[in-house]
Amino acid sequence: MTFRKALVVAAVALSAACGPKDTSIKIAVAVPLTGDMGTEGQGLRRAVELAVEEANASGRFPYKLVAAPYDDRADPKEAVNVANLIASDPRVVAVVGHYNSGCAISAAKVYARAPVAMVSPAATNPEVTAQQNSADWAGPRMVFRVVPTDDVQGSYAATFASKKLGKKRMALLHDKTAYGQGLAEQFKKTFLEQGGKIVSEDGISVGDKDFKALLTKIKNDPSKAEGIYFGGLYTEAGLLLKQMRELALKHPFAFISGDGSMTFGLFDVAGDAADGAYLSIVGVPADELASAKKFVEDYKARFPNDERKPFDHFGYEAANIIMAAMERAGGPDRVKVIEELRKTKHQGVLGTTVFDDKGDTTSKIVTMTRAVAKKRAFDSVR
Ligand code: ABU
Repeated sequence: MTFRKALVVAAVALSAACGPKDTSIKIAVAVPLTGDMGTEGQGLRRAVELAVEEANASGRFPYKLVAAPYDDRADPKEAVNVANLIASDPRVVAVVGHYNSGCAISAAKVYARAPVAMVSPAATNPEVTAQQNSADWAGPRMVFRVVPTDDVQGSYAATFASKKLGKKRMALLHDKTAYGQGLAEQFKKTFLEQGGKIVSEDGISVGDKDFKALLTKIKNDPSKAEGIYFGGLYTEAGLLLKQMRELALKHPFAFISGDGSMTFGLFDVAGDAADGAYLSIVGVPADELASAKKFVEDYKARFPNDERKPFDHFGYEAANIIMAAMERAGGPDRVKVIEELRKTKHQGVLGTTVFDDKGDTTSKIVTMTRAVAKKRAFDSVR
């Protein structure tokens, strides 16, 4: 390298190091970006990116916004690490997250101390917001979510099993997580209230692969379960379905699960064995919402090679609700944004979103779907 060239290289390096300070404002996207649940988190990251890009292009804000992704790996302990990183970065104005209820419950305590608002697009366990009523809650109420909770979802599924499918005896399974166990318990509560019987209850662990012994026990039990309700996520749901079919546990024997199982990864794990499974989803699928038509088209145009995931429209809405609060707050002030979020009356892809005193959406809609393997789709059940 000539002396002159070396001088140029040094000057460029120096200007990069001392260059203009990055003054962009961040909306954190705290979700699983790797591991099995990474598929869902990556979808949410894309949805928030889309919302932020649209806001930047509109010129609504006198500063640049960025969607800043953080990987909680669907692990509540890692979610606390991520929350500490986010809370200590003054450029983060609010958080879209977390996907998993266990992560959201743990991380929210960190955000409360900052305080920084968390708007969950997917975590459905009631405790995510209810914990703000506990005596030891250290901070203001700053948790919000745009999805209905599992007390609604579990009850809906139990009523569906009882009234629509006419089931009287169900076996209960869950993955022992805050989400899976909570959802299964709510199913049980309503199913019993409606005169049904829970003939067995078992816990599995996230990551388990072989359910043959458990399924054989359910199949041979003299109390004759007419189906399984599973509270858990799509990987275990897919393996359960595959092994159920191998043991000839098929229609009219029902498999019912919730929104943690209702995603396209179910087809990757279970293949044709997913066919006929009933999966509930909180809210309404984006494809069926007239108010989400533009979002669906814009997402496809922006990410033509990526499959849109079932919670992506909730992620997009959470980001837009945060940005609307920033606008009303007159700037990216964390505390003022929390105050404005409480006053939300947002007209967007989900229709009108209003938060109750706990920070939960007042919408209580749940949709039941049925998996159709050859279409890789979930058809809504009317
Ligand atoms: N509600 C679907 C995501 C799983 C969870 O809430 O933990």
